[in-house]
Amino acid sequence: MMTRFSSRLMALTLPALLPLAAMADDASALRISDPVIYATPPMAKAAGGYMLVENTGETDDTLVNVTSEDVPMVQLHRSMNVDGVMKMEHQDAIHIPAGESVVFKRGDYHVMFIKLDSPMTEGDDITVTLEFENAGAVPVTFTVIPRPE
Ligand SMILES: [Cu+2]
Repeated sequence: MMTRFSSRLMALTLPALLPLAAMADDASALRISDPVIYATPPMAKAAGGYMLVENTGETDDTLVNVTSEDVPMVQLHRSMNVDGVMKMEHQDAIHIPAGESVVFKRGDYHVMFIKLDSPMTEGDDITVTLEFENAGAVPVTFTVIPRPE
């Protein structure tokens, strides 16, 4: 896994680290709470990640990308009800207004982990990098918890 993705990851990660260092104040304005993934059945190929993203600063920000060293593919999604059918839509950007928070939860915004090599097992930690337009790269560790009934 490391060798397969490391060169692409480096290319994505290194430029993102520079603005983070230069804008430490902005980065600290973003608070991520309760990042969790629900455990999946053995053959599952996808899982949803949920969290609360709070912008405590005075500048609007936008979540523009998500990556993980632990999962082959990660995307930003939103579930929505289209004529009575639940559908998921890929999101290029999720706006986080100053002084507000956005909830990632079932049936709404979520982080989608795709092409899983192995199931999400209770107790696993999945390392994720959220990339914000202003704050830069914000590392988050998602914990796998039992699937609610
Ligand atoms: Cu999804």
